[in-house]
Amino acid sequence: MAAAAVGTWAFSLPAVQKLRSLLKNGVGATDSLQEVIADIEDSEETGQYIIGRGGYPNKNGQVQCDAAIMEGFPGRFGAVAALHGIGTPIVVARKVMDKSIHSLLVGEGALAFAREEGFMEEENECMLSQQSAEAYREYLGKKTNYHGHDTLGLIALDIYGNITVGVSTSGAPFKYPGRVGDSPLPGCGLYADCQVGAAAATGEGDKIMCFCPCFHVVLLMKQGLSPNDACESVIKEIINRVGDEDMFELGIIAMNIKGETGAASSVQFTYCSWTQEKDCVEQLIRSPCQ
Ligand code: SD4
Repeated sequence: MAAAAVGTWAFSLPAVQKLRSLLKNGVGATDSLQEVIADIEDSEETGQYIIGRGGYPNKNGQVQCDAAIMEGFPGRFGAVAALHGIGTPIVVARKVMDKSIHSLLVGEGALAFAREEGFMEEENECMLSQQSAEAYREYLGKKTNYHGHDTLGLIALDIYGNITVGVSTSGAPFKYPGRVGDSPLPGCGLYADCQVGAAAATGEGDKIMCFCPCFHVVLLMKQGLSPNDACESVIKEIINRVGDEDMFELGIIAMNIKGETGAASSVQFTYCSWTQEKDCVEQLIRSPCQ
């Protein structure tokens, strides 16, 4: 089988490049995704990545992250939300999928589970980067809302035909403590079906979660739509329902089980894609759907 990978935003380029080499070397979709996302979450590099360690804090200054992973096989899902003190939330989400009888753990419960699994809780200072600490100081000074993008959503198809989707985010910058976005919610921030394909979303999670867009995209791909057409159709339907004026930021990436990738968005959206057939990692731009 030909492998493939796709990721949200221009900043997913190095992640998709790394997925390319892992998948080509026969590493499974889930292990590849976990490795790539965890590397980025844990990186101390300031700048483009604001997931995991270095994420934007909530309004009290604490970094709280959401992360999830879903395999195409029914019931293979694990997620954590509003998790603090752990630099690699995606690895805890994977443990929830593999080791817990539950699917989604939040806040203190997620942290207790992580500790039981051998993770070391870190001080909040270790979770902030220079950049996120600076952004928080600015927020405290002005109390303005920050707009920006941080969610890394990735879909990987391995050479054995397994598809997995993973997402990691620090959510809405300076959010209310305990706020959970779309990212760790199945059907909303991500969805996968081994017979059809997978999708991941990014944007305003408080609105996105009301529309289950990722489940909808996979359903449309099941009915025969291409990944591009399925994403476009879902965005257009939401625009029709809420109206142009009230439309919010929503970008969706998708991949079908043949390894074809696509995306659509309500705003200008860059995503990164690699297919083994073409073997070139591309940055592609989608104009806003109307
Ligand atoms: C959230 N959907 O928590 C995420 C934020 C996001 O790029 O996608 N940012 O609402």
